[in-house]
Amino acid sequence: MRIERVELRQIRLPYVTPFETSGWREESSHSIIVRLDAEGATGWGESPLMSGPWYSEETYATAWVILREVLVPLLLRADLQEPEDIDRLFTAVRGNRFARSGIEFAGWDLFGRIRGQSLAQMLGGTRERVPVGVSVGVQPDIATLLRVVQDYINDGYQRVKLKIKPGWDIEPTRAVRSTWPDLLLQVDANSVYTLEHADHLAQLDPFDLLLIEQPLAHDDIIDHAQLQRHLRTPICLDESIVSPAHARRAIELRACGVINIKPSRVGGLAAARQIHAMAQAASLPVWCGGMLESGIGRATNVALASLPGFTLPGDISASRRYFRRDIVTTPFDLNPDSTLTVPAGPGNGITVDEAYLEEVTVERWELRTGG
Ligand code: OSB
Ligand code: MG
Repeated sequence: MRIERVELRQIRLPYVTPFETSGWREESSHSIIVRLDAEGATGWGESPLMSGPWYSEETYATAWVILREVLVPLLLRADLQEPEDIDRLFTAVRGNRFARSGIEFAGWDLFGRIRGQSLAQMLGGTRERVPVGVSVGVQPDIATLLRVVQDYINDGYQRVKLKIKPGWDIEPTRAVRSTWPDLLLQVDANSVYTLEHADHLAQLDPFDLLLIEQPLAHDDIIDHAQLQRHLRTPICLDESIVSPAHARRAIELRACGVINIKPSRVGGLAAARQIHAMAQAASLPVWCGGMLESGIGRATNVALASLPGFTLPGDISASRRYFRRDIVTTPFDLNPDSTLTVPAGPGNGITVDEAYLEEVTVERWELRTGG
C-alpha cells in the first residue's frame, strides 16, 4: 500500500481546567493530528505533544518540523505491507518518538479500516472494557483537592492519581487516603525528586499506594533501582521508559515494579506492544498512561489497554474530564464500573468531527504522492 496523501494539523483544544504537574501547566491541547489517505480509506492519529519541553524534549513545534521534513517524506516513498512497516521505516530516526507515533497510529487505523478489523483485535486485545482512573493535577490547597477528588468519585472513578511535588506530597496524600481508606490511589512526581529525598518519599509507604510514578530524573534508571530498594511501594517508570531497550534495562536492574506504557512516548504501538510482552515475561504489571489526548489518541490508548497485561487502571478518563467538546463525534463516556468501552468498529473505531477539527486547527499542511 502506498500512502497517497498526508495531512497534518496543529490544534489548540482548550481543557475544561488547566492541568498542573510538579513542573509545568497546560491549558489547552497542543496535539498534532495526522490524517493518512490511501485506497479510498482514511486513518487518523494523534501526536499528543505539550506546549514546551516539560515532559519530553519534544514539543508541538519540534514535532511539526520533524514530521514535515523527515517522517512524511520517508512515508510517502514507502510501500507498506503491514502496520509494523511504519515503525521499521523510522529505524534510522533517533528520538522524536512523539512525532513518529502520530503517523504510526494513523497507519494502524488505516490498515484496520481497510481490513475491517478493530485496532484492539489487530493488537491482540482480550477485553471489551478497560479499567480507568483519573489523574488529578496539583491543587491550591487540601480542601480544594478533597472537593476535586470527591467530584471524580461521584463521576464513578474508582482509581485516583495525585500529582505530587516537594511541599505538595505527604500531606495531600495522607488527606485523600484518610478520607477514602479503600480508594485505589497512586502518585506521580514527574521527575522532581532526587535520591536525597529517599527518606522523605518513604513517608508515602504507609498510605497503601498502588505505585509511585517517576519520582527521579526523566532519563534515569540507576537511581530508581537504588530508591526502589528503599521503598515498599512499587516504583512505576513513565518518562524513563522511551523504548523497549529502556524497559529491558529497567527490568534487569529492578528499577521499578510497574511500567506505565504510553504508546506515544515510545514511538508507537509496535514498541508499546514489545514492552507489554517484556513486562509480561517478567511478571510486571503495566497500565496505559495518558497525555491528555483528544478522542483520537484516546481511542488508540483504549485499544492498547485491552491487551491482557494491562492489569492496572489506565490514565484514560472520559472525554468530558478533558474537553467541553471533543474532536470526535463519539466521545468516550465512563461506564458505572469505572471502565471505558473498547471501540469494536474498524480501525480505532472513532469518527472525527471534521467541522470542529477545522475550527480548532491553528496550522495545516499537506503533501501528496508526487507532490
Ligand atoms: O506524567 O502521566 C503523566 C499528562 C501530561 C503529561 C504527563 C502526564 C500526564 C498525566 C495525565 O498524568 C494523564 C491523562 O489523563 O491523560
Ligand atoms: Mg507520569
